[in-house]
Amino acid sequence: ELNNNLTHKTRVSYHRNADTINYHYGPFHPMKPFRLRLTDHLITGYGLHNVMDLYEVDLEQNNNINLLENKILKFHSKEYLTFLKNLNDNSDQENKKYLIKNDIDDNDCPIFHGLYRYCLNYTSTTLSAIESIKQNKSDIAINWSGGLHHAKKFKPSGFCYLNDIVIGILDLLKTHARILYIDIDIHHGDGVQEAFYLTDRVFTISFHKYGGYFFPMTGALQETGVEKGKNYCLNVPLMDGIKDFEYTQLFKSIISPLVESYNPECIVLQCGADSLGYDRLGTFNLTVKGHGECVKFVKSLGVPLVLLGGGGYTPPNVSRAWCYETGIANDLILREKLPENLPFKKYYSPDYSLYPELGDSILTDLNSKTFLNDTRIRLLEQIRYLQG
Ligand code: ZLM
Ligand code: CA
Ligand code: ZN
Repeated sequence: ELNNNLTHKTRVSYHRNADTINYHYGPFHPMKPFRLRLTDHLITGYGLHNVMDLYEVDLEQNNNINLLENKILKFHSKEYLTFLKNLNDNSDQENKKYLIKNDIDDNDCPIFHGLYRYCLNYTSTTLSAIESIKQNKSDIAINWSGGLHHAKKFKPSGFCYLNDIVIGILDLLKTHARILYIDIDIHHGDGVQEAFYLTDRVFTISFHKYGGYFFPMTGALQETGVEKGKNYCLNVPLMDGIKDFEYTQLFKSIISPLVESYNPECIVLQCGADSLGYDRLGTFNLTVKGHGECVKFVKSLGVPLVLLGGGGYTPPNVSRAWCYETGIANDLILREKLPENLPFKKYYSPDYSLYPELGDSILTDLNSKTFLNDTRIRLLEQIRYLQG
């Protein structure tokens, strides 16, 4: 078999929606769609838009909202979708009733102006990326506005309203027999895990902080799937302060035998950037290079790949990571010095570097060598069950 990397350029498609970046969760809310604007400026500043296939997703132009809603309804309930859709017409009273009845935290998941359109935007952009993989038009398809892994069938959770990942994977299952989902957001990918907990056709693995009431408080090592899905789910619980070397070493030593055994036809990688050092909500110490090394490693496996965003609450760092990873997808190493006429350049002070060093004010690494070793040994044991 020919080696893709050496014989021809990796076919990368970049899926974006110009409207998504304009939405606001509220003045002090940590989730800022503005980070997508920074990301897009960096990517175009480095000229990456010239080497990828660009897909501008536009709800109006597609005029396929019915088709889109049908795909959403393969996961979410009709009642919940109707609630989201009618938010603008319904009275505040009725909305409050639904929120209370379904135990929804409206601080984490506020109802903001244009919420339904925002949800359709990021979901249709993920479906656009999935479609180019289904049609074998790309080797790697990217949607940085997607990756909202907490949303549940009946309700929003943790800043996520529609689960674009689950909706996308359900669509991909029409053409692909086995899909591997990898999640490097600092939070547990609970919504995706739960959706595919009973099936062997989607393997889910999440790396995350676990313990001390950290949201969403699931993702223990012991959660490994049930019924047909038994052993087709892995969790890698970690503690504060993990650094590049330890994280990437653990990542590679698990993903490598997992891909060997499961032999996925496609990989969906959620690249949540809240696992970077200095994140407003996160407590890990990954650098842009360490985070990107996970993407580089997954790319090197030569399996069709979908790259999605996710968390990330220090916007200039989020954009650095996702721009760097867009470069990796295209086999390009980007120069450290940021582009000259970059909009919002002051956000990147004082270093103006794509790869800033972590300073001294980082959290101590609480993951001891023995803890990480024990975790790895247990995970490798789980993977051995796959060979039957
Ligand atoms: N309170 N404002 C990650 C999702 C993490 C649940 C504790 C809400 C916040 C957080 C919201 C402005 C992904 C929890 C938090 C306050 C109950 C979480 C609004 C600050 C603010 O200042 C804030 C008024 C808000 C929310 C902090 N919420 C920090 N952590 C988590 C959800 C999503 O990255 O994985 C994927 C996109 N929620 O810890 C509480 C238990 C609600
Ligand atoms: Ca995760
Ligand atoms: Zn997160």
